[in-house]
Amino acid sequence: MTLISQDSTAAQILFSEAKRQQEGLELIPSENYVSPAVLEALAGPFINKYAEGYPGRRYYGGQAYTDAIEALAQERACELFRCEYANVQPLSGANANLAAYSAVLRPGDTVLGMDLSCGGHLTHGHPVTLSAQIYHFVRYGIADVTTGEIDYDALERLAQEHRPRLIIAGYSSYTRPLDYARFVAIAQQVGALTLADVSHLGGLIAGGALPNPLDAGFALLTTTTHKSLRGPRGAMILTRDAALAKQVNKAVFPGLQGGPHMHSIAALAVALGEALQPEFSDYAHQVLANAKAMERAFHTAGVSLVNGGTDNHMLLIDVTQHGIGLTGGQAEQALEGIGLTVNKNITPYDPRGPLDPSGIRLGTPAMTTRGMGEAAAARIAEMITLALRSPADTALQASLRAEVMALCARFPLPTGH
Ligand code: DSN
Repeated sequence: MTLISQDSTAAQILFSEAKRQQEGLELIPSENYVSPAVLEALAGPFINKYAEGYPGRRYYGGQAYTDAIEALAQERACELFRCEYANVQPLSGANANLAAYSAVLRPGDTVLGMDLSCGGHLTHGHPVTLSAQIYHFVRYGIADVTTGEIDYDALERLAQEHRPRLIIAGYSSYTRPLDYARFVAIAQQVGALTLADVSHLGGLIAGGALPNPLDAGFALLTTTTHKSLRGPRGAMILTRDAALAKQVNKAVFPGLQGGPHMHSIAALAVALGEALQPEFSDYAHQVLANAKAMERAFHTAGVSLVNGGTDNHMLLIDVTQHGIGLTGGQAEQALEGIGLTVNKNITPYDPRGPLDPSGIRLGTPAMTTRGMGEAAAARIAEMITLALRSPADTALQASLRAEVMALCARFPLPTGH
């Protein structure tokens, strides 16, 4: 029985979402479109299986194929990220970070993490999180809002003052490169461990378009699997250190989670297989080229980006400025009206709150998966500028909506929905 004949109410909602995705464009930098093969694996037989434990050491029977698929995902992850140990069970990025913390920290230990408003993540020590209740987070920020540069001297001073057990590098809305070697040097001075949360950059590192923090000596790397890596929702914890790998495995299961989501791990194995192909490296480089094309188009239109530009797949715009004069929430809504999905986002040291901040955040992984190149990226930036500068011009908005729909029809989703 198909979904439509069994449950037309749910089927209609799924159909509407598929149509929304096809006829509009996801510009949220943490989103992407999976391949038909990934989708097939995700909806496959592993959805029915419990598999507490790890390959070769499970607490339930019937594991011949769960072991095989999880080992395949681990091997592929290790090959892509040039490491020896991969835990592929974290259910998502926040769980992966919490597991990594509990693997190496005791309650009350001090951690240095990046401030949320400067581009860090909630799980890097924001007071509303459970981690912030368990550990003592000290947060660093950027020194210069025009370049986005981190003040590494200040970071070093903070490290010496607070003697953290762990230093985190990584971000969810930061557009400039990180000096991974400098982080490692600072950590070594104070005897801290290093964790790179590359949730946003996983696919770009796997595709060889950005450096791998493990190569600079980072002890632990966490990444989600559904952003630039283009897999199912989930996350991984990677390391080259056998002792840390053991601690991580214990922390994920039984420390934090129960049965792994084997259907996601199966789909992850497929996605990692795709990421090992040469075309994926082309994809990763094109993601960056498209972001640069958008940056140039915005600058031409007089819209300068937060941090002065981008060196990855993300772009941040302060929409209260540049002849726009909207809040982040208003800008998000205006763009949704023409079929472009973005997210409102705080800007460094934002005077506004996170529910209606000063900025919007854009990204190129999803558009690049659809096959769009630099010309399309530049035109999208122009359309965004036009739409945001004249949100009340209904004729303009209608013509931009038609143009976005035509563009999306030329570049269908890989799953053909
Ligand atoms: N929600 C993810 C993002 O959009 O960056 C991180 O939590």
